[in-house]
Amino acid sequence: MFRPTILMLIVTFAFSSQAAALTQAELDTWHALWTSQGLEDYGYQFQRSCHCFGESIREAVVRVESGGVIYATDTQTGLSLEDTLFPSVEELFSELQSAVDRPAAFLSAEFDAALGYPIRVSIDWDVTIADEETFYVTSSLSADLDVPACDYTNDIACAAPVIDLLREANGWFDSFLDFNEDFVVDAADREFLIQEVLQTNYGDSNLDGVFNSSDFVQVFRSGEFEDSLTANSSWATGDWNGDFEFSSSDLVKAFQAGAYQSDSTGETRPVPEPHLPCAAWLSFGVVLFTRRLRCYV
Ligand SMILES: [Ca+2]
Ligand SMILES: [Ca+2]
Ligand SMILES: [Ca+2]
Ligand SMILES: [Ca+2]
Repeated sequence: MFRPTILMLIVTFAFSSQAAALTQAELDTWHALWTSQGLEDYGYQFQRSCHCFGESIREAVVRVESGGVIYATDTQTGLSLEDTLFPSVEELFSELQSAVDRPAAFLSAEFDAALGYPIRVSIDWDVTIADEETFYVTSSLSADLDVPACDYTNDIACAAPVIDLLREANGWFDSFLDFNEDFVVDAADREFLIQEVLQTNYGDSNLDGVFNSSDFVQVFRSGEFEDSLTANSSWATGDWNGDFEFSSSDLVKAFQAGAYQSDSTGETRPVPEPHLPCAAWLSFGVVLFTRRLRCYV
């Protein structure tokens, strides 16, 4: 997305199949404007579109320091992306230089008028070759833009957006989200993420690695248990089975997983049998919730 407050000069070069017309002088002018900024440390938003898949087409905030990419953060999930897949601005200029030199069959480029970096690039290297076209969109470049990626090996709590995103998975393929590596993204990936990657279980809404009364306090405080609003719940507010609601079905899901631990012993607490009415599950949750609340008053 482009910031409307920035006046951008748009220079678009559309070519015949014979040659790219972006002259060396024009490219040098934009490159000189960029270089004059003296920016070695900066962040910017980047998205590639191509006939490819996986991390390379994820929208990312790319952080560059001392001229090199140090990390790329997925804007949708906050997870870390393979930084070698994402270019610095200098590398974008290098690719433009290659397109001018070759020349590419088609080259379209727009530049930020204030800073000189490429904001939209489209390259068709050879019209006789299919599916090698590339398209980049960048925005929001600034020295201060810095979005460190979620490192769930140190803090599993930052993975909550991914757990919720995977509720929507219905078989589409995205290698970035295919946690169990079976070439489809579906509910099995959500379960694999929760139990195998994050090493926790259903019910652990605060993602501290255990399912205990603290999670009940959190989810019942959300006030979403079987409320009248549609599809308004998340992992953090009690949607453990992934249907976007917090209901008795979530309590069943969590206790069937068998991971509930009592606070006093750390051992699994006896729980109602799965076939019991929903009211029994709710009562169990409310008892835990009210017991824990007494600790706060
Ligand atoms: Ca999968
Ligand atoms: Ca927990
Ligand atoms: Ca609801
Ligand atoms: Ca639910």
